[in-house]
Amino acid sequence: NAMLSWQRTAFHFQPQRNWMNDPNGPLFYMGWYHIFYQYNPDSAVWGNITWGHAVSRDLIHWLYLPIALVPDKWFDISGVWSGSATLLPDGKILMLYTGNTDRNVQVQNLAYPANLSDPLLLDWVKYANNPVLVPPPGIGPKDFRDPTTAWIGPDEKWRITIGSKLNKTGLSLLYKTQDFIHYEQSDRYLHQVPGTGMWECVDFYPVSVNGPNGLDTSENGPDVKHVLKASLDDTKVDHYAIGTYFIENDTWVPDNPNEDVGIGLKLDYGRYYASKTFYDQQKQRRILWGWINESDSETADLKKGWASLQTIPRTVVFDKKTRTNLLHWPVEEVESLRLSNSEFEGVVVKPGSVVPLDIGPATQLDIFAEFEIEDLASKGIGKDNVDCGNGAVDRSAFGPFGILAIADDQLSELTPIYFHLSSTTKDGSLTTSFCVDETRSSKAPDVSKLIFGSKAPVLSDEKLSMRVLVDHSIIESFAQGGRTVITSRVYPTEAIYGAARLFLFNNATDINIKASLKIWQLNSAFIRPFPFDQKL
Ligand code: DQQ
Repeated sequence: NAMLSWQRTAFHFQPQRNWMNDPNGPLFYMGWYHIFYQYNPDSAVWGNITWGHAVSRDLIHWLYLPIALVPDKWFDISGVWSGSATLLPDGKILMLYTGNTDRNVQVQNLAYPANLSDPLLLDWVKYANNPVLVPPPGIGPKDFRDPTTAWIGPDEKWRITIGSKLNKTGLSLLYKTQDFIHYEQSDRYLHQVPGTGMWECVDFYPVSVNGPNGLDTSENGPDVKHVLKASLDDTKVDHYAIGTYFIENDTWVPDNPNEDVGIGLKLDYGRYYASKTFYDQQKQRRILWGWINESDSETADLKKGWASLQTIPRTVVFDKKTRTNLLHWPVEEVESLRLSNSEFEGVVVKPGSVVPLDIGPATQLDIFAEFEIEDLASKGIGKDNVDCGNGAVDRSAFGPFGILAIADDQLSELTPIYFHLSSTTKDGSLTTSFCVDETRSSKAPDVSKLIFGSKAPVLSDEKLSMRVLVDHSIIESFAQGGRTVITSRVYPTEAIYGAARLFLFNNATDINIKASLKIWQLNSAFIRPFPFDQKL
């Protein structure tokens, strides 16, 4: 097992052992950030689902607490599934979660802290008359799950939405309540999109179109747009769209119907699912959690004794420049892990070359890189029409170029994170793809290795830029300030510990690249059991 211990990460949240999936009920309370998560206490594969629980002062260093909710009632005996927290104006906390019942019916249950003066929220009470909601007529008993955080309307009624489907149409049911015990179903869906299948872990929240801050879930008004996110069960992808919420009839309409939920933007183009945001009232920001599953085999997970991570929490804001997408960025607290840094200014990378970056160890890094293309204007119109399809070995006029992370000296293992420009239009305007190519990331046979990516919007006055967090077996990559995000799980066998290196590469045929980088070594975070017997 020691052989596999290097795969454990140094600053990403993961349980000490066994299986984790969706983040649940994140909230900030009395000085602590709380995260709950789908957790199997008995094994490194999915099953016996409980709510694991941990707290942090800064979203980076975590202390594990005892399990918060276990399946012990008929209304959740087959699993305490995903749910969300709502902070009421009077200071109370309510948790709504899906219970899988003794008959495998998905119902919604209410739970609340036994003692609100306990900042750790250790003990949870399940409402005695659970469930508070059962599948409505016409909705399948296995298609009714993952209640959102509630928001309140001008009629003083709270609203929640719950993911579902009808045939192949993914949809979001809307309920109103005053006491969180009795609910009336809206006669409209909040939204529905044909062909997208079951919607899991729906998230619904406001973003400010002009202001810098995140918004509390009940905020609305002329300066506000609403984000609707669904995790698509059929494809295991988190999709979102930005639009307008009409509280008069509790419906939501996307700004661009061609980029509706499930057929347009993805929150993250890599390995990422079942994400959820919460409003951090301490720092007036909205923070996004997301689950990263493994890409090795179940046998490997059982052998190593654990599976899955959560991403570094990300702040979410509306992109005020493009006005068509969100920006995701690692919370600023991750910068407290920064140790020494190395800077590189204007490193020229010629077509077909690889340039080593001498930075010492390369397993725990925060990389910020900018790329300029020398003399692009004189190159005329390229003929490529590329995306990430062929990976980093591809060679065309304007790409790919970028960095090679978690690589060994011989380049026998490497994970390219790169841009690829192409001009397909008659006027020669360029489109930019941002990609991660896992195909050569590991010599291990039983690992799924994919090429991920998407178009990244680049405005005419902008340089190409990427931020990359490297943590042993996970790489989180953010292009153009967080417009396009790709999370990868990689399992190198050679490029581990001191053998891991970082390189620049340029596989374009027609352009020189000039790269400037700032690279920080990152410390490990402490993530360990809460020291109940010590003073903090
Ligand atoms: N995971 C939970 C469900 C949810 C799914 C069960 C998404 O509540 O729909 O572990 O990963």
